[in-house]
Amino acid sequence: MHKLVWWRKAKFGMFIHWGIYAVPAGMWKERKVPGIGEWIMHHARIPVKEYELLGKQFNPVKFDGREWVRVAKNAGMKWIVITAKHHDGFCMFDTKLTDYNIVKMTPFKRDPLEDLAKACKEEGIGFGFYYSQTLDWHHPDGMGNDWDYDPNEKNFSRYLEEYVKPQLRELLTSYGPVTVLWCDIETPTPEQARDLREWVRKFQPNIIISGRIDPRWLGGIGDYRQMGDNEIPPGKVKSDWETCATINDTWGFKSYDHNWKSTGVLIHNLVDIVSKGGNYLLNVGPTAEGTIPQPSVDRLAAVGRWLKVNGESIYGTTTSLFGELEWGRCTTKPGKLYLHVFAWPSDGQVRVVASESKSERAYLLADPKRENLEVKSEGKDLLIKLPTRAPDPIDTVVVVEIERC
Ligand code: FHN
Repeated sequence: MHKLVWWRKAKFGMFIHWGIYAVPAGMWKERKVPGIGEWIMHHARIPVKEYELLGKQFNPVKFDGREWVRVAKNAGMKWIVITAKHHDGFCMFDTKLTDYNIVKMTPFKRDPLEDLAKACKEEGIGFGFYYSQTLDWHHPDGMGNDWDYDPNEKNFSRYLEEYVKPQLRELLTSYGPVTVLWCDIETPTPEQARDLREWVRKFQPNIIISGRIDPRWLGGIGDYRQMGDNEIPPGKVKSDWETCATINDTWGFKSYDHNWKSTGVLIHNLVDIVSKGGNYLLNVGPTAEGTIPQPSVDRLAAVGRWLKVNGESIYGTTTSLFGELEWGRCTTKPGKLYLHVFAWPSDGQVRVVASESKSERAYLLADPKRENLEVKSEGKDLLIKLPTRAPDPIDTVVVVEIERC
């Protein structure tokens, strides 16, 4: 079976940005540092020796891997991707390659990836990890830190061979099956990217590798294409693709970022992405205590409630012939159109171009009795008569059963 089969059906996953940047949570020396939380070391040019001390303060005593996986599952998410190592280089897993890791350096002394991998297995959720293979502001040979290290003295090939590869081996051999390796900020050359990919496949032949492993990440050797952060394309995209996105404005926790997207926006984004053939990897940024911020938990639970009723119109669907529609979006399965009505039409009906298809039956997905809605043909169009008021103010799904003429 093709390794992307489950991923193509799964549609909705959880991204987790968690690291010692959650300790300063966007503040450095009593000042707010602008930008995304996990970039604080870079934006405030914090010297390695000073930044390292955050490890001593990182004690996420409230961390509960099972609970996090439950939050994901309850939201209708099918896999998680957690930052094993972000650009600050801090390792959120037990590694022999450096003591700059959660087990050796923090009072917590435990490997949270172990708990998460176990919980994912128990709950039937895919386990994946993010690994910053290019930027590493802590390692003298990693890229990106020019405030502690002289860029001319860096040996990036040595970093790949002697640090990245052995760490990936650890990650790929210690936690059971890993569904996704999420590389970020492309590896400098296509040859290095290819070599890394072969290395990864040796340990986990079925792993899905994200497009950003490759400098040509729009058409390179990754298994799927990644849009820019928070980017949703205007129309259908031919290849397999994903949008990763934030719920507020940061990936890693920032104590004062309260710009939470509404549940409505999150559901619309999910539907929009799925209607164009993509997957949605939605981020949470847990605190230094180890909890997912409540506004994220609440919104994810609400998306999950919507999916419990309307999941049939999301999971396992494919794109329709229609792009963005005036009133919403459309997803399909063989013999069915799912009309996602975001804006309830004032004339009480939705119109779709049926071309060569005919339909005699339509109903609301949320209606347990599946009562028929009136369907009329008008030339090549189908007109479906709707109830006067939108049953779901965010997205009411109308199922239209179609037959090819
Ligand atoms: O620089 C990172 C950023 O911190 C975050 O991890 C996002 C998620 O896609 N990726 C990078 C920028 O594209």
